[in-house]
Amino acid sequence: MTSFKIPKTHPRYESLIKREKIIDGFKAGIVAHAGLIAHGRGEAFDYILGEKTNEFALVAERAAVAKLLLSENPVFSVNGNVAALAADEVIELAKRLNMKVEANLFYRTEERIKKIVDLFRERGLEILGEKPDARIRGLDHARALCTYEGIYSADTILIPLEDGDRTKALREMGKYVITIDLNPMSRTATTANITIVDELTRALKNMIKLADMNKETAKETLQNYKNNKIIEDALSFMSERLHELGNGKIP
Ligand code: PTJ
Repeated sequence: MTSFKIPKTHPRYESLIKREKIIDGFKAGIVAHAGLIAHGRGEAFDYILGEKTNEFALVAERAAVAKLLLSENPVFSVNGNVAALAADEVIELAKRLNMKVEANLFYRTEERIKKIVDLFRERGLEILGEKPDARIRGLDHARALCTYEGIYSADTILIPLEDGDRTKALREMGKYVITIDLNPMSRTATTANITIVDELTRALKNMIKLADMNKETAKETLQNYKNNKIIEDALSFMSERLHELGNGKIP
């Protein structure tokens, strides 16, 4: 962990700890250069969201757990930022929901894949991704590389924290995609089946608490879920919050 000491009394303690995890992950060769930028982008959106789980996020988190519980071969796709920020929460949720975990990187290097696989192995979980033997159709970059056992044959894939064209490509292959993304306007957020507009670690902790849902409740939860409404609610919340702050309601 970092040598920089953050006092627990600091008003933005949680956020600063996450920032340090990303920096440490970068120094350890797990986070890509661009991962630092991606994290800053997320922080800015989280600031607007009030750095808390809002109702629209909780509704999506419940639907996500429901779908994962009802899936045959659910897979958790992890990148460098996800590994650095929340490896323990990924492991816990994957165990609770019987998910495989696969490393899939945009800025893929074999060295970084190995470090991510090793990080999970040291914590007791074997993950996929080191030896890809399949490709996601329609993608020209390294994110296309995947394993047949994992992402390629998955029915549902949880993809936190990415923007780009993979979600669209996976949906065209008939997959159900769930994302966790602080930016409700990202390509991934707008093309996923379920969009959780929340910070990664907070979302995973909430999902772990919801994981003892039974299958009947899961079916009902999914029947009533409308993802467009969730994205609209997230955007309305953000614009109303900015409007209120602009009208002198700065706390
Ligand atoms: O490890 P690699 O090589 O696969 O690369 C990973 C990154 C994240 C660098 C790569 O996927 C990337 O460039 O992502 P983007 O396009 O910056 O998208 C990241 C999205 O995640 C943005 O919409 C951010 O707002 C959002 N985000 C950042 N941090 C968090 C987050 N969402 C939830 N929780 C976070 N902690």
